[in-house]
Amino acid sequence: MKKIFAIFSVVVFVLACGPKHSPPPKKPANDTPQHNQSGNITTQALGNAPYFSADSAYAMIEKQLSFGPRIPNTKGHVACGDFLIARLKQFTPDVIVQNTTVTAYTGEALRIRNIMAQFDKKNSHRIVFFAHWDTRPFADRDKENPKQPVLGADDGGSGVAVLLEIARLLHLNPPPLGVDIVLFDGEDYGDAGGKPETYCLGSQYWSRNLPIPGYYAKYGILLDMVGAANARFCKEGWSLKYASSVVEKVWNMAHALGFGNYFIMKQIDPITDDHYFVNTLARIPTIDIINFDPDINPAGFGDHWHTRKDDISIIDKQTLHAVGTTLMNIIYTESYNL
Ligand code: AHN
Ligand code: ZN
Repeated sequence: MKKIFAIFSVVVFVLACGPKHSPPPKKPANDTPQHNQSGNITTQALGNAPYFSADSAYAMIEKQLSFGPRIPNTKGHVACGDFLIARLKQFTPDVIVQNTTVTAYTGEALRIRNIMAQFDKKNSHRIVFFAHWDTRPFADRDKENPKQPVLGADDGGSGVAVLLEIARLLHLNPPPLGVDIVLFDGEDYGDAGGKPETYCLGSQYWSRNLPIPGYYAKYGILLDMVGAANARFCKEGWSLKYASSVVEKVWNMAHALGFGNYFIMKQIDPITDDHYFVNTLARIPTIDIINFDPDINPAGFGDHWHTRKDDISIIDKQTLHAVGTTLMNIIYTESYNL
């Protein structure tokens, strides 16, 4: 009996203490093979990237739409800006708001805010992501309601939403390089028949007045209209002129992950978007991921572009997934290469 009790005690002791001394080995994050859209196995040696939630990004588009159109000098615009600042502050203490007034081509004075969130701000090895958070004041490509505002689920909302989801993931799983997220204001108040510089007023101001003296990043990536079903991202002219190696890196990454149906291996003419001013004024090599394919749609952009159709119904989580997953793998392979 004594013997049995002794054995029993030892077993209890071992069971009680064992796990504390020898915890089960933790599985490395890249241990599980991942299946991509084409069914190929990709190991996370590709990037070790935390999982991008398209559901979370989608919810962030819905949240932006809940403020109504985000047109400078309106209540909805101010409320959405306040929300974006508060949301980014959940993930980093280093949020810089650049407040200014710019003059639109209409002569109106627009009160705008560029919002910049820094992750690991002391790190000298950095990359930066951009999107615009304002929406166009008129749906001038809409045949029925050209004077009504654009709702901007895709045009504005989608890029911001992808970056807010990336911000959440950077907070949960800090990479060993610095990342900045800049949300430009005043992008879409431009003159459709006029000069391209009438657009991108926030990015022009930011690029001429960097909120951090001497700010530099190795490269930048702009997201513009990255949420529509069957989006097609081609290699855009200014991106190739100023940052061709970044274009190749991103498109190759997308293909390796099985997103070749979105990232098309085709060159298109330059589009003067926020990245043009970041390249030429701030001199940060920056590409544009923008839904534009002249061979599919003569206008280039999707049918919903600058119409009342740019609402939540044109958003597809698969597109958000493709863009978000590609960018997460860019960030975390960049880390891997340090
Ligand atoms: C021009 O139409 C000159 N540039 C496209 C910029 C833009 C508007 N991106 C979204 N909306
Ligand atoms: Zn637009």
